[in-house]
Amino acid sequence: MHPLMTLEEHYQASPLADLPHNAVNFTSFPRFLKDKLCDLGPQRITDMNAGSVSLQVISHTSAIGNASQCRSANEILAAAVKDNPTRFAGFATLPMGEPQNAATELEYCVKELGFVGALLDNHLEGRFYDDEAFWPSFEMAEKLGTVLYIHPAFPSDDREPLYKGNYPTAVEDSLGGWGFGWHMETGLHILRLFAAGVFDRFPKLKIIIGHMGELLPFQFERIVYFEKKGAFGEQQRKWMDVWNSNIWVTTSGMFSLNPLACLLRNTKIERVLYSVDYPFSRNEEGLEFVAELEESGMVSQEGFERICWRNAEELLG
Ligand code: GRE
Ligand code: ZN
Repeated sequence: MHPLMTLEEHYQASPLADLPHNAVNFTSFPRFLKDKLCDLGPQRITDMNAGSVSLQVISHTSAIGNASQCRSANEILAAAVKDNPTRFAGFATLPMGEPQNAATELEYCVKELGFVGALLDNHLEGRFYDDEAFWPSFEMAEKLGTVLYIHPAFPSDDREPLYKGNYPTAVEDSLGGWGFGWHMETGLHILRLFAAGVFDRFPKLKIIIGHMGELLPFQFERIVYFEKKGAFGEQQRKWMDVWNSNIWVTTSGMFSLNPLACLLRNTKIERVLYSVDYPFSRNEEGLEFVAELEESGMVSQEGFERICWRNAEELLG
């Protein structure tokens, strides 16, 4: 079977599982999910083998909090990577509420722990990272040549009304979460970074987003049309230039050819990377999708290999 590399694969640092500000309410997860999240050993590797995943880049399931808590989580992950260096790699979690410490933690994790980048929650209590206060991490990532993966997060308190309506609370949760809001807000975030000139200031910044591009590829027609009319302010670099040189996209949590077709019609294949979103999605489901992709003839054999692992290897070294 083909070797696969995956980049949006999560763990939970067990000693930190009960922190109140652990943004995802971990305690509400079903037992099997908690067990899989906390496992950084045999169970994870068994599940990887079942989905032909040779290497997982592992990240904390959600932002944690202050610098010392992030450091503990990063050390726990680093120990697991050290135990299984051929199967695991690490993305750091950063204390984004302490912007200078976040940059320092990124540097520490890349230089001392051998991590291949960091994964950030989509916002910090409703603040997106177009706010210049957060830019030290962008500056550091660019300096190190490493990647930042921006991952969806549940809406902040002030945005909850957007998802409340004439339906049960559970529907509000999913509308704001995996049912739509997560993806909408992450796509919005990338456009906000663009409009704020982040990619003019940090022209070599490397950002990864998941879920086949967080709705953006479907909207390029309008984005480019209205960009010409000044919709995003005065940027030196154009949107499609930024998309083609600063952004990489994973297939995380989406296992169908239709969104991939839209993505590939708008995006160079060198920028598209397979991922699962373990343990929230199953590696076996991913493997079925990979087989369907190969069967479909939608991409060349070289393109197929690029999506499966080669692009990840090139991007993350
Ligand atoms: C995910 O990454 O897909 C995810 C989380 C937290 C809760 C649910 C979920 O990170 O699907
Ligand atoms: Zn995820």
